[in-house]
Amino acid sequence: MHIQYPFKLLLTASLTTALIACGSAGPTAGNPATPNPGAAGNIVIENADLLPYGDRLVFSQIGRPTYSLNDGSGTVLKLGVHDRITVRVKNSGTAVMDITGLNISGPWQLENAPALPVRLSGGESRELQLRFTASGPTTGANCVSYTSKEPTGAEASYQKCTFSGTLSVAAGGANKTVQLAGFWQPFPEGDHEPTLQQIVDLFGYKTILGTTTSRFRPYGEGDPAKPYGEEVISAYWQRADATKPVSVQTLAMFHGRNSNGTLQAQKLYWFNEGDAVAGEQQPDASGNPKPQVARQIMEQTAEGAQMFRPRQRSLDGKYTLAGLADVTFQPAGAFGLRVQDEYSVAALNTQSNRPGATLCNKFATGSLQVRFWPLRDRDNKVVPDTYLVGMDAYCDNYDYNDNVYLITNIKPK
Ligand SMILES: [Ca+2]
Ligand SMILES: [Ca+2]
Repeated sequence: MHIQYPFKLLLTASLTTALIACGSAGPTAGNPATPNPGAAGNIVIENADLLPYGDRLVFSQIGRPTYSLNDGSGTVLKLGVHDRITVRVKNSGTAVMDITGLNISGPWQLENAPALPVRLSGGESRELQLRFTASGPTTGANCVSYTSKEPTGAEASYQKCTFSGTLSVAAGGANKTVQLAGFWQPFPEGDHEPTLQQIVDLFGYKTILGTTTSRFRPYGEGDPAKPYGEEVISAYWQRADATKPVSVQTLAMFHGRNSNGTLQAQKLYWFNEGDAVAGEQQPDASGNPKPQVARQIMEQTAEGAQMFRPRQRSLDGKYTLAGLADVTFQPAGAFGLRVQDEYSVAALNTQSNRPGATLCNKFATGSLQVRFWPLRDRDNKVVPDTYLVGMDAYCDNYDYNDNVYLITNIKPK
């Protein structure tokens, strides 16, 4: 089966779903009774999540997602989960095609499942919503055991689990299989989160991270010059194709709360190489950030602090929901990234530059808190100019899953 990457399509601002051509399955002998004037192979599956593939969906669920959380102004925010994803089954042909089967394996179910058959005329489509129903270490789960002091304060044993399954769509005399992957954690944050390796595995990628543990290095220990696995260490990056923008898509966020217990929105900035100066994060004399230095291009929702494919809010001061936390930008030359309070430039990740990062003062040369690995797709092929980027906040636990992005059209400076 040929799978086309959605990246080029993602650059179309109006696109809400990536068209993923699932290739031609060819005619089959199945469903001879189906009134199937549409040629086999006319099924196209679109994934509203865009990533990782048109025919692979990645869900996440938390056993007890709610803490007593607010946004600092008294508004209670409920921690979100990513347990629902919409797919669109499209008849890409011109003749009528019937959807005759929608079969699921694994802990998923269709919401408001349609009565079959569903008849689609040429070009018509039907949206289906899948819900991840895993509720713990149940049959079919692939679980790991660990101990944590959260949330009770006393060390206890827990399990976190990954699940896999399929949605099989029979239509037009052919079958298309959609891969389903899900992560279930009992509580938010800490060791309950998926490791970066688990995130990569769930998305189906083959990138070699260099460690499968939840911690990339011991607590409070810095080694900013050491690459992990296939990591490419570069403080600054540039566009690989200067005629196209840089594309950022948020794969996952698994970060904690503010010290006062409030959920924390995550902000993404870029800055020109020449503008990177220590102390840049400090506000100007009026208390405002310095937008002329670091350009904020995205604010990922606070509610998405522990999920795959979080949403973003608008940057117009109204903070309305603005879809997937994906964005593009067009730097003229070499640029660095700032993810919330961490820079791609290790030397800027110092305590003096970030008063809250008490551990960062241990490292005279700063700490590498934003890491880049080249993307290997599920066929183990390196995707050109495309990187998985993991960020760890505050030189703390080095899990690099606090914000995870897929960034395309970049190369190291
Ligand atoms: Ca972290
Ligand atoms: Ca984390």
